Amino acid sequence: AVDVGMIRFEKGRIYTYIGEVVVSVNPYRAMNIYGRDTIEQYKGRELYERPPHLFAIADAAYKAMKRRNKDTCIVISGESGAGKTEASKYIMQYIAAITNPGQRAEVERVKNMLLKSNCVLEAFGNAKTNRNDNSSRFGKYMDINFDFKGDPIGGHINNYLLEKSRVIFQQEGERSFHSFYQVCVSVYVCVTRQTDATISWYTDQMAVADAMKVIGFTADELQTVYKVLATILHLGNLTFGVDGDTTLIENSKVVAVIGDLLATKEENVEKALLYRTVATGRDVIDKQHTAQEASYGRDALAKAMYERMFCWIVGRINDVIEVKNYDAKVHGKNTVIGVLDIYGFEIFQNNSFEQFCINYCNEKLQQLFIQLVLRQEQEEYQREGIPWKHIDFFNNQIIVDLVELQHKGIFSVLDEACMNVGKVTDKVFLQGLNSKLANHAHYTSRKLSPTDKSLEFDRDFRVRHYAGNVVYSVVDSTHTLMWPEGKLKITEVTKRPLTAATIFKNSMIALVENLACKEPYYVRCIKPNDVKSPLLFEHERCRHQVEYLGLLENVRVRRAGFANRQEYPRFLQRYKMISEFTWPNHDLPSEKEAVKKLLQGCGFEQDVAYGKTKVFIRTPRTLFCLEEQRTEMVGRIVLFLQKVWRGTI
Ligand code: AD9
Ligand code: MG
Repeated sequence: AVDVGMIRFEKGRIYTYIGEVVVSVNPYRAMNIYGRDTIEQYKGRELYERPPHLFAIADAAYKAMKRRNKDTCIVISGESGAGKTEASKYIMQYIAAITNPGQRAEVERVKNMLLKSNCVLEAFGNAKTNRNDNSSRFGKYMDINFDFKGDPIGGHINNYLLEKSRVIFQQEGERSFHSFYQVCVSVYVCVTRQTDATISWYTDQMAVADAMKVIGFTADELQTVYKVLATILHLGNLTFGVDGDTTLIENSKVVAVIGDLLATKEENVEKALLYRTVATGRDVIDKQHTAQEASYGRDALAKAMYERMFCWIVGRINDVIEVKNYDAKVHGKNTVIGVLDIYGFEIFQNNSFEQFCINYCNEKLQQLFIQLVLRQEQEEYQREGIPWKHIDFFNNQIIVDLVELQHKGIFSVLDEACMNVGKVTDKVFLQGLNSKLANHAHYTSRKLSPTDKSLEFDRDFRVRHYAGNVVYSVVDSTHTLMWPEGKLKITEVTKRPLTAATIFKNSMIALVENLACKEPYYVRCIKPNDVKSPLLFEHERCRHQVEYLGLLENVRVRRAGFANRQEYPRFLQRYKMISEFTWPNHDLPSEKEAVKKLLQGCGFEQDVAYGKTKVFIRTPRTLFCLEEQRTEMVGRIVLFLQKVWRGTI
């Protein structure tokens, strides 16, 4: 499979199918395959009629939605830099291009908003990393809603776990979110009237501001966004010191600037940064931070402000794109295509809570993939009584359980630790994991494997993920995670807010439930090398990705199986006109018998199998032949009817 991939990559054929899964290899160069002419080639075609392409899968999802009234989703996965976000944008562009033939103004407005939202979200949610110059630092699921005509009438965006730590810290060679550079350069350009050196950030900023205005952000709201960005930048300049017993801010001029930006008094800013409010019994008192605590607080504030602003921006976009006043009686069923562009599996030098969440998310999606594509396929053959050789694949449910199981899972242990912050330290948290998970095949730590020097005592644990081993550090796990949602009154401190871990877990469970009730289409993105080269296909690297994306099992299941299956009545309905035995009616005892007779008559007997309720077709060619014959017959019938109508027969 990997060799074939290499040959295709070298020829510039970046897309390949496994069944209905599109495998895409990042070409790292501009490809002339997304233009109007290509769109026309794929529009309304069946999957196998044209060379593999993203557009074909987009079209298949669209057709299923439009013809069969199904909600569908397109799940795009792969590691950082593999091309997920680019793929999701091409898919949206394709859908925009093939819809609204009647050029209805309202539909055009919606399409424009949906496309413009990408630019805004990328400015605030993407950053340069060592793996990708435009890396999405959040997960994104977007629903596009369609009316009965198949035209987009709205949408909704869900965002998942923004990597907010980037606001205060970036690895060597990486950057913070694009938005900060854009706003800084804009100020610089305004002040100096110099545009040359920094032109790209400046034009980006103009484009983002323009997109925000189109979406409906007011001038005031834009100002607020800039002020928040500026506040965060200034917070980063604050330093703390001590004078005797007193903690103080060393650069008070910065405090004045922040006060100005937030339209509050300097002393409020100071108090917020230097004190925390604690409830003791009935009293509420202010307790002074140490300099160390104050700088933690400053960072937490910066991160929280950025995250909340990001969520607010997503919310504002949703306000505008969400379907309003949809009346099913008038418009018919409102169907949906969901597009998921979510972070791929990550293994860094130093992995913490965020990587843990990201990798858990990938376990969940892999589990869904297994259930939908692999297991369902096998189970269907069994149910239908089609002879089937069982194919083994690794079922990662055990790892999903390791993370999310009530009382026993890693998240549960973490939640418990967070309930007792102060008393429970990171070290105690790790001990908790060790005692609960000592016998778990996918969990270990230095205490459980004393000879393993790659694990540090009291700091690390290792999870054997389906995609590989990852060592996580527990340092800071127990205090950076509790961020109360919503407004919390200080006197109600005993009411515990949900922890970040629980919020994330719940959002993942909801996501998977939502995907599971839709008809899924998969795009699996592969990153050919680590140096962004259009020429290099690193064999071993690709082999690893093919393996952990479950593609080998996928190929095996497909090879052993059937490309297409249809229930007898549906099949008969579609193809009955191509056989004298079934057109216009058949006199056979059942629809199954009729389908048999039809296929025998056409000479396709060798390529099909008959299940209890469905006919299974092994190769796509047979399906094309059937389609071709159908199209021809439909043409003839129409001609015939026209003649009858005109009275010439
Ligand atoms: V991350 O998990 O958000 O860090 P992605 O989203 O998988 O990652 P992205 O789509 O951003 O990767 O692609 C990375 C870069 O590869 C892009 O900025 C392009 O320069 C390049 N790329 C990806 N897909 C294509 C393509 N179809 N044609 C040309 C591409 N270049
Ligand atoms: Mg991305």
